Amino acid sequence: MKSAFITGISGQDGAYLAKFLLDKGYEVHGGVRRISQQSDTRLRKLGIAGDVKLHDFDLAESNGIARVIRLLQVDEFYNLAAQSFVGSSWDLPIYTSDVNGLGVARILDCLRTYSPHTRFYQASTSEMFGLVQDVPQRETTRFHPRSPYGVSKAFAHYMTVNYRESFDMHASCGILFNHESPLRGVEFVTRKITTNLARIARGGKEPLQLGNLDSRRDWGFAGEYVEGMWSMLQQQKADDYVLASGVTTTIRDFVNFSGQALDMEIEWVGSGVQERGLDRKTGATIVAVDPTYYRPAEVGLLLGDASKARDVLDWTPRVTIKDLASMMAISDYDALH
Ligand code: NAP
Ligand code: F7E
Repeated sequence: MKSAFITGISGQDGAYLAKFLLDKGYEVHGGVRRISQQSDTRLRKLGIAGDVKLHDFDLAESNGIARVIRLLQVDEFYNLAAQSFVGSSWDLPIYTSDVNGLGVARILDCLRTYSPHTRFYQASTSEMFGLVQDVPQRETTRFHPRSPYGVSKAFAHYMTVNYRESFDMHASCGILFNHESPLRGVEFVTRKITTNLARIARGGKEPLQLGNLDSRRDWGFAGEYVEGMWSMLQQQKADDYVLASGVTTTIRDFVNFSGQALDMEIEWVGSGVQERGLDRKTGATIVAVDPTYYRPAEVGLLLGDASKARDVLDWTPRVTIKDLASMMAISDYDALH
């Protein structure tokens, strides 16, 4: 039986990856930090809370990292933990750098010292491309991060590449474009849209307030992206791979697709901060713009080229953007009955 350790197992990707590995027969361990609420909500939603072994873990604490690495000697270590919300990273730049950046240096050095046979996965991100230098973005595209989050992840990415090159470690980075699901945190724009449209479809009157409606993201389904993570660690040679859908969509269109799944037709009027989305049937305002959600520096366009993952890992996403919006909107609508 193979064993794996997942940091961030309480998060969206951690829960899907844990389920995927359990289904493959792995012994699954996960790191959770001590917080005031239960950490296993998503694991319970997937019906696997009793099947994983949880350990106290924080990316800021070197001793705890060393302890689990020395003790468990797992075959595969997936680092999915992070301060993952870009919007908060301008308010928490030092913390974000410590956890997302130095946290990875802490793990890599403990693996090198105490468990060099362990294969390592780092959750890199399309946010490293930021002000994009190529369209579409691929593994060779130059990074130009636009937030403390993107900068911290670029540090972690290069640190992983450096440990691979310096110590011959099996360490790979997945440069993942946005991936979403019904388990996505409600602060991220897709889930914010689907929870609020579901509330309005159930009779709620308060409009959904959004920031930049024109920014474009390459969105896929998280359940498929964790398969790519696993596949990277099964390769003989460690390497870095983009995982993306190859389709880019505006925030406005994600609202349209989610609305359609809930039988809402949205008509857009006005522009800039005056833009509004109206319910075509009633004329009521469903969506309004609130500039407090604008970011100090925006990533306006992301579009990934995952052909290396397709050719080497045989990884191709199947869930379309419309399927994804519909899956999330209906899940949120059903949760309100
Ligand atoms: P998520 O749902 O926000 O989960 C983040 C996880 O990290 C949670 O389990 C959280 O624990 C944990 N965490 C936060 N700070 C920590 C700390 N100091 N020590 C230990 N654990 C900590 O994020 P996700 O969407 O699953 O993303 C997984 C990883 O992929 C992240 O590294 C993210 O940056 C990266 N990524 C995500 C995307 C995407 O579109 N989803 C794309 C590219 C890369 P709590 O439950 O206690 O908060
Ligand atoms: O924003 C715009 C916002 O917060 C997407 C993380 O998983 O993916 C995620 O980062 C876009 C941005 O995700 C609102 O300005 C408009 O252009 O859903 P988001 P993100 O910043 O792309 C990457 C790949 C990661 O690695 C991250 O961990 O939507 N937007 N109005 C809004 N965004 C939010 N959150 N809220 C709004 O009201």
